[in-house]
Amino acid sequence: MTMHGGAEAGEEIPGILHLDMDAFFASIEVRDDPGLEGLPVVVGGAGARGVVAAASYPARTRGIRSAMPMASARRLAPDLVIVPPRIDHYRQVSAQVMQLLGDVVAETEQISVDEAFLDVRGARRLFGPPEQIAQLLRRRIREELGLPSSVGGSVSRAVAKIASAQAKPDGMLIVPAERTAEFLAPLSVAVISGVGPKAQEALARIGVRTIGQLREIPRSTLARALGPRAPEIAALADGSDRTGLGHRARDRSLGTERTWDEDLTDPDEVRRRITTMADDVARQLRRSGFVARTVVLKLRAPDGTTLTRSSTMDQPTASGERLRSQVIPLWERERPAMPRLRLAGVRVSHLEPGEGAFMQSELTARSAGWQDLETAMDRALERFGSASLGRGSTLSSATDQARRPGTEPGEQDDGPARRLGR
Ligand code: TTP
Ligand code: MG
Ligand code: MG
Repeated sequence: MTMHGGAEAGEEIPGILHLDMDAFFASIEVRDDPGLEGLPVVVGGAGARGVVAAASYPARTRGIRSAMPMASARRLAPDLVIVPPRIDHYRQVSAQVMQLLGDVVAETEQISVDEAFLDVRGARRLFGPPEQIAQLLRRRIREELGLPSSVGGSVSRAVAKIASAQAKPDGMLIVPAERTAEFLAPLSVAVISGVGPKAQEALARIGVRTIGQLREIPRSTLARALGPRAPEIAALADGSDRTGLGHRARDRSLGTERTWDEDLTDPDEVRRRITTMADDVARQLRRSGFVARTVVLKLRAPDGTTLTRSSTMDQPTASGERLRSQVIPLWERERPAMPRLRLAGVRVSHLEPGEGAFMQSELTARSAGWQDLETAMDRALERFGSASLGRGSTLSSATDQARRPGTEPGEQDDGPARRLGR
């Protein structure tokens, strides 16, 4: 159905869009070498320890996913085409995509190398309803950059991101406000960003596998299973979340802390552990695509005395090195007063959307030789392994519904578009 011409007065516009490029690195390689069209193409390290960074959709129908060891990918597709990464090239194309989005929509928030949130509620007059803006963006990216992308739309950024994943590949899915809970109900809780393997396990133990089931759980039970993020996730599940652009980052902090069975007194040991925690927090930041301005150190003595000290930097960062250089002096200062420790923690706050997700910081920041790239991808595998796999399988089942037969790349066609009907 078309919404062109205007919504009813007071109708909530699902104007938070999430645009994500399809099989980004792999699609760029296929565009640049049309002979690869339709083949199982992956970008990644071909060596013994190589990992798949990106897999074309033909590769995905063979079960190949991002972060999978290249050896496994080869087993799944003996005719696999492995293209070595050209990170600088991908970064340039990423900048072109972001520029195009910014040309059309004033309110954009890039969250990784190939995706951004857009708030198009104000662009209605100029460009029409969200569906139309989404199709315009997808068409322009296709025509001007030769690449496929997908868009999800909702009243909430979290739901928009889930919808774009459901729309893939080369599709669009806009979820009207009043259909949100119904759209989410059959989906696995794994599609919620922030519900990782551990949370999934905790939910499975109380019999919750789908978002619909999650909705039925009393809040107190949910709080026990999910901890402090329970209210946020409950709001998402019942369709009442209205988080838009930017909000998330500002409210957020992340960190890690550890309690030891025995008091820690050796300064070298403490320094080593705080360093590890700082690196850990930096990795979490890069993974979620944020940079932080403030770093907080927490210390607890055996008698329970707890103190926190913080330091705010001029420039926000996602570098372990920089967090360390802030947090170690904080500890050195408190050391005389607190020579024995029971607990230490490192936390960052005042988060801002970063230049991109881990991709940019871990793969592209260095003028990557092969070795570096593979090491970085191995680390990506450690961190992203099961989550990427789970998400990937959701995508391939959406493929059949979303693909419209006979649409060739480059055809003047907006591609499949779905709007949940009323
Ligand atoms: P994604 O958007 O997660 O994946 P994608 O664009 O390849 O596929 P989809 O259609 O599902 O969106 O990541 C964007 C790019 O980031 C991807 O093309 C390659 C890179 N990347 C890695 O290098 N390692 C990883 O583990 C992941 C997930 C992505
Ligand atoms: Mg993508
Ligand atoms: Mg992405």
